[in-house]
Amino acid sequence: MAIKPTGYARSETYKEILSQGDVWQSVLHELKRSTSVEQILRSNNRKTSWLFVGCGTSFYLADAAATSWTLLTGEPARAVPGSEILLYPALTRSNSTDLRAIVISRSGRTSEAVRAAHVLRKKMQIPTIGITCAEKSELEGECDSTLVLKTADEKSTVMTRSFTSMLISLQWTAARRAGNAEFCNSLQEMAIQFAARIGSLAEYMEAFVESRSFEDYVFLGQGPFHGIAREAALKVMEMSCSYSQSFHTLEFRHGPKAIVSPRTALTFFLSQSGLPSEIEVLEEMKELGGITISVCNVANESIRRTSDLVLELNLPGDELTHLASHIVPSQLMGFFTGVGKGLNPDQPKNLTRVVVLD
Ligand code: F1P
Repeated sequence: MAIKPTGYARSETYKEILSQGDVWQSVLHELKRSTSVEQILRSNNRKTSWLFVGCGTSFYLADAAATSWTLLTGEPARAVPGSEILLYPALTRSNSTDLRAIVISRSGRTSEAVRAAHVLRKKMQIPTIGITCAEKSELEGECDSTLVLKTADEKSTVMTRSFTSMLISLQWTAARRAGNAEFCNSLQEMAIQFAARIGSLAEYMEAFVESRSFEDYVFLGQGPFHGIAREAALKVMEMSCSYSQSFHTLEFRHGPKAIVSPRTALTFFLSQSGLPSEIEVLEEMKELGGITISVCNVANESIRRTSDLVLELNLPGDELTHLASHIVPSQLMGFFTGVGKGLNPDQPKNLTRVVVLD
């Protein structure tokens, strides 16, 4: 059943998107008391390498978490979908003396994630930690220890605050492992300030989506922002049934730019680390006639000149603390585009909240 363009405020998905700043603060409080985090932090030597595993949104979360983990701890980390552990287990092996796995699943019931945890722990003897928003889940039964974020759970089929909250939790844990208390405090401050900004972000995105329609949606990000770009593309697909893709920003020049037209919405997740190079791509796509959306922490003159919409987050701390907040504009874009098409983002087409296999 479609949502009337005026009635969306009652939507569970919409309310959960807007709840994120506040929920992040409660999650950060929960983490301080978590014994599972202490388990993750226990280490026998620094040569640990990490495997982050998930499915769907939880796989893109694994991507953003793995890059954050390496940037914060210096330890090698990579993301793998649950299905690869099951179908290509040999790809999981590494010559690290201490390989550990973190399996991510909002529901804790996704068959591929639960079976992957079983294979990692029982068949490969790899210490396996679960992170989920559901209590007493099947995943918990397959892991050495499990971090359960109850406050981040949601009614919505598509993952929004569960994605950002679990990502922030893994960043917080990585910073603790690296003894980086300043990063942990900046996450708290970021959550407080973002809670005050999310309302205006929603207004800007709603007005932008109402005033335009697109054939193609492209999301671009480098480093940890690439995982965010992948999740952004999925959010617009899930909530608005639109054609949506993601790329590393500079990779977009190597062929994909062939699709650029005035009917293409290009969202740039602009990092501080790669800004000059990323702005060159932004300028080039604007010249090709694309409609450009820039999500950044602080905008400069060239970003303003070459963007049709600038979403400036103005958050304190290091760019990595802003990572989770960068996905919210795309959650809103997916939501308002779906509502604009007469769809109901609370009941996304063809989707179930959990993929359970026989
Ligand atoms: C993973 C997931 C979601 C997707 C849909 C189906 O769930 O793929 O990402 O949006 O809801 O399930 P989970 O393993 O994180 O519960």
